[in-house]
Amino acid sequence: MKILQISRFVFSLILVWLLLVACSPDSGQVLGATIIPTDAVPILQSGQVRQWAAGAEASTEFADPEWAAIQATDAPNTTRCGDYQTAWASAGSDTVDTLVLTYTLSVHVTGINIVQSFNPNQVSKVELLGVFDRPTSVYDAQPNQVDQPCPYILSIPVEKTDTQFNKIRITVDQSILGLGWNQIDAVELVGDLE
Ligand SMILES: [Ca+2]
Repeated sequence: MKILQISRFVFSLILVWLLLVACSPDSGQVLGATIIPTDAVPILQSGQVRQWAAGAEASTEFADPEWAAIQATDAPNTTRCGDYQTAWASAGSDTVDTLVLTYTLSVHVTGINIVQSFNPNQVSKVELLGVFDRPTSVYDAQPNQVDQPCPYILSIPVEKTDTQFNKIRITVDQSILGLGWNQIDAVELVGDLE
């Protein structure tokens, strides 16, 4: 009987410890729900969320970590126009390539801002990726050369989506204008929580 009581006491201690760990701010989890670091994603009083990409993958990368897909995450950090390693570049300079970006919060999308730091604008397609990466196209255009300003921000207004998204895919078609790499420094997803 005493052993049973001790076992129960130890079990209770473990349970309390698990609860404390689960609720600590550094754990990233609260009983299965992800804690969002509120300082990372500013939410305006209107409920609008503006966020820079938290993760990125590309069909090809010129190098890694320089010019890798990950260089398109976070806020813009390529202050001048040119061939800088702080932006994503594909392996080839005259190819069609894709860049997929993920965001901390899922939102009803109202806009996308693509900051291009070299040879804009060769973005030919932008899609929201839903469940099982099912795409919804929000931009489809022929590449068009933009000399100024550079860095250039391609702002794509989106009619507020019914469902929430936290993933987008950008296609660059560098085979048409003959400009060379179209480098992407950062991509902002704008949307509403509700
Ligand atoms: Ca960057």
